Amino acid sequence: MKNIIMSETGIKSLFLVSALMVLVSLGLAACGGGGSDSGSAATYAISGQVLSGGIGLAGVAITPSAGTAVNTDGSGNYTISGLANGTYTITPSKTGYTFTPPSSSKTVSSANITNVDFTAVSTSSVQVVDCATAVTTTSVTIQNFSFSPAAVTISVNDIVKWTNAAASTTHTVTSGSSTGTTGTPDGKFDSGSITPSQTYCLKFTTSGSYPYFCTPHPSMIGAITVQ
Ligand SMILES: [Cu+2]
Repeated sequence: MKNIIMSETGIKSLFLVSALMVLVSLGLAACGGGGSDSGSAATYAISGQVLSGGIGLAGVAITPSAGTAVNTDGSGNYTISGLANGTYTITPSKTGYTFTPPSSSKTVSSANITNVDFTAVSTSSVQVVDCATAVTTTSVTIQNFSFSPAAVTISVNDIVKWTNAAASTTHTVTSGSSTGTTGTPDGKFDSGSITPSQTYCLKFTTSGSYPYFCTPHPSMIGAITVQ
């Protein structure tokens, strides 16, 4: 019985010694790491906004010459973070748009850089513009399940403003043809939901005929003729 107790004590002592040696080793390793508490190099951010027709443009790829590319958010804003001191060329891109300036060179010097902004211009024949600032040439009222006037003739670069004057019905301005019961979008423009008292503005930069309808009410048909 005594022998067994003795041997158990011996094993416990061995474990204790082993544990201590491990701890000492760990301590030495930590010391050997040297400078691990000096922190990583400071980094900074470049941020800005992309506007198209006065409206923030989402989904623009913003690519720095070094670092990770980001996309603009729903308001057209972007932030590229994690940049060390240095000079970076920032380039925006999105299919169907050209940008001014095409790129921007910025030097990060121990501070964030803000307001690196770009203006986007759609290369398509129809562009959404901000009704609040656009100089509107023609107005179309949406009321009683119709566009009024339904047929509009304008000049190149004119801006048409739609206003939903309905009391409670949401409508759309969707390009394409409609049989009166079925609408077929052609992808040139689509307002999405225009709620009562909301507006929608389009600039037409290429001559032609642009038929449109209301998605939930295909009996609502209109057309813009650009001369
Ligand atoms: Cu409608």
